[in-house]
Amino acid sequence: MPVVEKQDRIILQHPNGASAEILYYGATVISWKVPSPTNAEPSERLFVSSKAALDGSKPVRGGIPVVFPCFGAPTHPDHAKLPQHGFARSEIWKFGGIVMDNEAGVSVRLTLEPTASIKEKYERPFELAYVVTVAEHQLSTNLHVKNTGLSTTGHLEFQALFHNYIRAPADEVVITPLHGVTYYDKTEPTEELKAQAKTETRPAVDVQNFTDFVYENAPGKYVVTSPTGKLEIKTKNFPNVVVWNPQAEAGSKIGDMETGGWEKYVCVEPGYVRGFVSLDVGQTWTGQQVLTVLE
Ligand code: TA6
Repeated sequence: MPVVEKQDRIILQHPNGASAEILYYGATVISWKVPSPTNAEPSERLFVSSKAALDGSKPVRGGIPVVFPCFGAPTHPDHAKLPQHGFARSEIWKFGGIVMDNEAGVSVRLTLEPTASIKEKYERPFELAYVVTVAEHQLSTNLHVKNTGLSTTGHLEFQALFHNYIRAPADEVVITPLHGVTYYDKTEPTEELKAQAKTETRPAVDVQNFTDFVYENAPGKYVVTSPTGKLEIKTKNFPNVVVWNPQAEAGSKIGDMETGGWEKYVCVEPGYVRGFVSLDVGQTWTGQQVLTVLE
């Protein structure tokens, strides 16, 4: 039974013991357990706050929230009525069937189309399909965005991001390779300073201080290394990556963040978040990430 459908979630089980749990709410992956090449016992690779709401009352604090059609506070006129990070992570997605179910992997599709709730705040025509695959040492997530408008409705303009909460000791984890990459620092106190382009000078990025950096023209392939493991993230069509950890002062102000939760994760978030993808009628865009456990 590698795919188990429950009332609020789907559970994917790989023959080698790897597994993933996906809430229909937000299509949020809330668990990914996977053996490593050096340890056959599957271990949890994502962080979910013990204070996270898993009942659909608010976006999940942890796992892999899907951010669409806007990242952060909306800046596009089409998104003016939307909450931070858009609506995809707080809508109920539908089960769209099993894509693959064999020794190579277990894969399911979830879909989201304009519901009455969405239409109240977002008028553009779209179809989303989200394909999640568990393989022996990998988890992949693919977001397919289609402009289903008629010739008169024009381009669909959006941002998209996978808000990965990677489980790791925040005081020891590092992300490579970002040396020399341009970034914008959202922790700066003024909008003017936030808008200033900086260049990453560190060979390995740590999050020992409050970090909220948006990297531009990012390499698309990252390694997240800590004493508890090494994870590779390979992406397609995501020119940006966000690295975020609030640390204690900001983290303690987040209502659904467990005490000390900020010590247990780093967010490494592949996205298209500077500017907008622009899709003509009938076109489809796909953003992909493949997370591979190296250790
Ligand atoms: O991706 C980093 C970020 O944009 C941070 O600025 C912080 O707001 C984080 O997302 C969490 O946002 P949320 O809306 O989930 O509380």
